[in-house]
Amino acid sequence: MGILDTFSLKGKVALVTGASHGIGMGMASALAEAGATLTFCCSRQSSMEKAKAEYKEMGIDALGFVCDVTNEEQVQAMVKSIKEQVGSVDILVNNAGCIMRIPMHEMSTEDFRKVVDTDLTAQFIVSKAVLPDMMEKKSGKIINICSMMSELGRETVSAYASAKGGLKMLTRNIASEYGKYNIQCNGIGPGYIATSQTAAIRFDENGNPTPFHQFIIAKTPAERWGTPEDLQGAAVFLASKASDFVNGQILYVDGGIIAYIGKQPS
Ligand code: NAP
Ligand code: GCO
Repeated sequence: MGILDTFSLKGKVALVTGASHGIGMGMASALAEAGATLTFCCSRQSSMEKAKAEYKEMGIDALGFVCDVTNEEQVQAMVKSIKEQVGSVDILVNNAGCIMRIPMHEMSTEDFRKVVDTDLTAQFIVSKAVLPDMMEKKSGKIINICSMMSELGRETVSAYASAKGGLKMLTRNIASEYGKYNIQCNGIGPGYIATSQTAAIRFDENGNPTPFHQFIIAKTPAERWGTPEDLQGAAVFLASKASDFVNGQILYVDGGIIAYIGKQPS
C-alpha cells in the first residue's frame, strides 16, 4: 500500500455531527472526497435540507439526519438507521457544538448546563452509540472537535471552556479504554475560525470588524483567522489508516496562536 493510499477512506462510513455548515461541513466534504460514505446530522430540518443540497452540488450524496445530539434516544435511532442504510459507522467526528458568551457571575446554571450538555455530554452519547460496532469490527476512528479553550480561558466562555477542557480528557480516556480494539480517538483543536459561531465577535452590528477581530490576528502567527478548509487535512489524516498509531492526541490547527505569547512591543 503506497503512502497516499493510507489516507484513503474508501469503503468507510463517516458520521459528522453538526455538519450543516461551518467547520463540520468543511471536514465532512473532505472525508467524502477521500472516499468515505458521508452521513451527517444537525439540529434543524431547514439546515439539513439546505446542507444536503450543498453536498449534492459538491457531488456528494450525503445521508442527512435531524438529530439533537444531546438526546440519547434520537442518537441511538440515527446510528441504527445509518447501519441499516449504509453500514455501521467507521469514523465519527463529534463536531456539533454551541457557545454562550456570558460573564460567569451573570450566567444561569441552566445555560451553563446547556452548553456542557451540547459540548461534552453529547460527545459521550454519540461515541457510546458507535463504539459497540467499532469494538466488534476491531476498528474505528473517533475525532472530537475540541478548541483552544481546551487549554486556555478567556472572559465570558466559562461553560464552553469547561466543556472543551473536559472533551480533551474524554478524548484521552476513550483512547485509553478502547485502543485495544484498534479504535483511535483523537481531537482537533481549531484556533479562531471564521464561521457563524464566531460572526458575533468578528463583526459589529454595522458589519465592521471588531477590536477582537484584530486582537486575534495580532495573537496568531499566521496573522489571519482560519477557515473550515484549514481543518480538512487534519480531519482526513485522523480518520485514515495513516493515523492508526496516533491515539489520545489533540491536533491544534490554530495558525500557531497557542504557541505564541503575542506580538512583542516594537
Ligand atoms: P456553527 O457554525 O455554530 O455550527 C454548529 C453546527 O452544530 C451546526 O450544524 C448546528 O446545527 C449543529 N448543532 C448545534 N447544536 C446541535 C445539537 N444539539 N444537535 C445537533 N446538531 C447541533 O459552529 P462551527 O464554528 O462550525 O463549530 C463547529 C465545532 O467546532 C463546534 O464544536 C465548535 O465548538 C468548534 N470550534 C469552533 C471554532 C471556531 O472558531 N468557529 C474554534 C474551535 C472549535 P444547525 O445548523 O441545525 O443549527
Ligand atoms: C470565543 C470563540 C472561541 C472559538 C474557539 C477557539 O468566543 O472565544 O468562539 O471559543 O470558538 O473555540 O478555539
